Amino acid sequence: MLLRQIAATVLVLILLGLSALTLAAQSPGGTYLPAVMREGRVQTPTPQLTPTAAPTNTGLPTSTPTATASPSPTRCNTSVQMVQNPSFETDWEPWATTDGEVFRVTCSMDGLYGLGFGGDNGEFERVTQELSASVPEWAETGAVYFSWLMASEDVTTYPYDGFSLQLWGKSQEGDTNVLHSEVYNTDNRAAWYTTRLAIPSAPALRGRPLRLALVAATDDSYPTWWCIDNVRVVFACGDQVP
Ligand SMILES: [Ca+2]
Ligand SMILES: [Ca+2]
Repeated sequence: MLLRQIAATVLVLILLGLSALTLAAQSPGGTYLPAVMREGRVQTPTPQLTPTAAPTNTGLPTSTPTATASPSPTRCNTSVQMVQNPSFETDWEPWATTDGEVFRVTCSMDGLYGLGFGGDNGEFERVTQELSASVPEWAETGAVYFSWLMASEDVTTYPYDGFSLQLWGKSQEGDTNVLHSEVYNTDNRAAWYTTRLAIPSAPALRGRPLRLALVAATDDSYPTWWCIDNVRVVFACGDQVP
């Protein structure tokens, strides 16, 4: 009898366990889904994300080739000196005296000759050169040079006498002064010096013709004399900076 009761109890327990497992596998709505199908439904949203990311990559190659191609063909790296007969060694041409009397003298920074300005009281002298070529279209920087030697009987404290180099941009509306550099009786004497002046905004002068003027003026007492040589106007681009 005891064995039968034990066997019946075990049978009841097995039946109760099976019914509990069946209830646990059912969804709340009552429909039962196998584990494999549930896994399949979970995985379906992830593939939809990959196509949306792909079009953003296609835009990148179109921008990178244009950035690498543009700098190499337009590279500019040269310079030009625009003044003819800059050291006054081949007579006067194409310089011209437009005021006063200026002498080509054996006083020079380079070669044998330079131009002598002043030397007397009450003088006004001017020598000019129309530069034969216009400012090149590739000009990015520019500078003017000239060498000078000065002797003076005037004071060293006040600028009574002066020499000036002037660069003019020519146009139909009228010439405009690009720069001027002056040497007064107050500056250093009895030795050669070379002045360099950077041309402001050289690209704005592209295509324009230029005129160079060397001008000296002395007052009524204690004269000053200047020897001028090696006058240059240089334009450059790229790594070349005059
Ligand atoms: Ca010379
Ligand atoms: Ca003077």
